[in-house]
Amino acid sequence: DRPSELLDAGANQAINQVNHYGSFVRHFFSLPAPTDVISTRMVLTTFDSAVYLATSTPCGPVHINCPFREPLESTPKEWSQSCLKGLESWVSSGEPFTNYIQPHSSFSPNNFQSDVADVLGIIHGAKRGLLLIGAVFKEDDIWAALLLAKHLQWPVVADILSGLRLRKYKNSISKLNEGILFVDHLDHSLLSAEVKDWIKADVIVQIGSRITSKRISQMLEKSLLTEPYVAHITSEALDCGSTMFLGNSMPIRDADMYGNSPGECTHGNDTSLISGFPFRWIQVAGNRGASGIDGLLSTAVGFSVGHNKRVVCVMGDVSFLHDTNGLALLKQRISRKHVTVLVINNHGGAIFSLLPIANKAEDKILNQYFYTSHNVGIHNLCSAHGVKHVQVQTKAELQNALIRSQQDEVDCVIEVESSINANANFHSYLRQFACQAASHALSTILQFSVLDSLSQDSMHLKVSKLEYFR
Ligand SMILES: Cc1ncc(C[n+]2csc(CCOP(=O)(O)OP(=O)(O)O)c2C)c(N)n1
Repeated sequence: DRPSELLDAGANQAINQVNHYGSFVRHFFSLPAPTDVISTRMVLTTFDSAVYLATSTPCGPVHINCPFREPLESTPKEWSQSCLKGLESWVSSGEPFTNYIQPHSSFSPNNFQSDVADVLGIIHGAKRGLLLIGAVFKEDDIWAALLLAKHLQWPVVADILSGLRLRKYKNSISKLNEGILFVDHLDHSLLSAEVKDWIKADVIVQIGSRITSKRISQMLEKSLLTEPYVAHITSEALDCGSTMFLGNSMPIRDADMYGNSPGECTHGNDTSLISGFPFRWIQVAGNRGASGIDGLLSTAVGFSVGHNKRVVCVMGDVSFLHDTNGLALLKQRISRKHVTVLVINNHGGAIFSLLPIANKAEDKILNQYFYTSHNVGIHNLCSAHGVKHVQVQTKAELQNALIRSQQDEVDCVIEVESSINANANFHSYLRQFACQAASHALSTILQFSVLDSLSQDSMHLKVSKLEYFR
């Protein structure tokens, strides 16, 4: 490139190359034109960071723009040696000048093994598994995917870019004996509402990159609506004019573990902001007492009257069924703001699936005496009381329902479809991953001695984000 003073000035070979590749590159940096005024260390660090960004996840091309005052000029010039200061130890080290810590490279083999063990645990626990094979380009990877498919004996959905959709058989008998159940046209089968309802995989393993079919991707999205996600998204969706009421059993625990509240307070009349704190809090209530699951809906309605704020209430299906009279209270709309009731319907008391008893008792005993599994139509109860009911199965549907319930200003029950087994598996997976991530984050931070410096009160640093890719 040419330096900026030569751009738009009719100079030869001068075009605007700044951000030439836009968002297609992982990183862009425009160096200054060569000069001995700038330290060589800056140039080395620029290259080291570009290499780091190009090779860490997600890896890809980077663009370093190098403008020259005189292109292809090689006349020797006098240079001040001062720009080379501080390079002595680097020249002999054979190492990059600036090193970046790759979080993944420091995962020990033990952690790797426990990762694999987690995945195996989930696969073994699957009752209705599904194997999706996305774009796979290396022959070895295709072989590995096929061996896994044969071993698992799960239905296999092969994307057109997987190399396995277009299969040529030796003869018609070999097709019968392939030992793998390929489901080749799932995309169009998902047009049928019955098929969509029927395909309820509890574990989906995806190999390779993104699936071409939008309908299959939506099906994946749907299976990703987990109870921890509900806690996360519901707390995020609360605005400053709302309060929250949390039911006992899993809703209050999930909100405590996965509740999240980024974003800005857009609601008017911010008394707490005026009082000098840079944030505004959101009142959250629960009936902790003896952790009863009774009377929760009625309490939430009372809470909304007392607060005169919109209440978002989250409870399990058994709790909801325990207090159907609360629907009658909801219907008598005395002077109060509207209430949004999220019922997590996993068709029973999911909390018991997280207790040791779940690994000991037979399914029949668990369902009957612990989970008290049921198939009561929550929509029928709502319609009997004339209360608006919305059922959601995907993340997008949940987000839309939360936005609508806020805008419409009417009482509404949002029923979130879930399942006890999928919830237990996901919780166990999250726990193990959180444990690893926390230990790893601490060891990464300790490498910088941030905590030591903080305790000595000599330095104030804040680590704003550590990201983990899985
Ligand atoms: C009045 C009352 N009866 C029984 C219990 C015991 N109990 C604790 S949690 C629970 C199941 C709750 O199920 P649900 O509301 O669907 O929530 P989930 O466990 O699925 O999160 C039961 C029956 C209780 N806490 N209170």
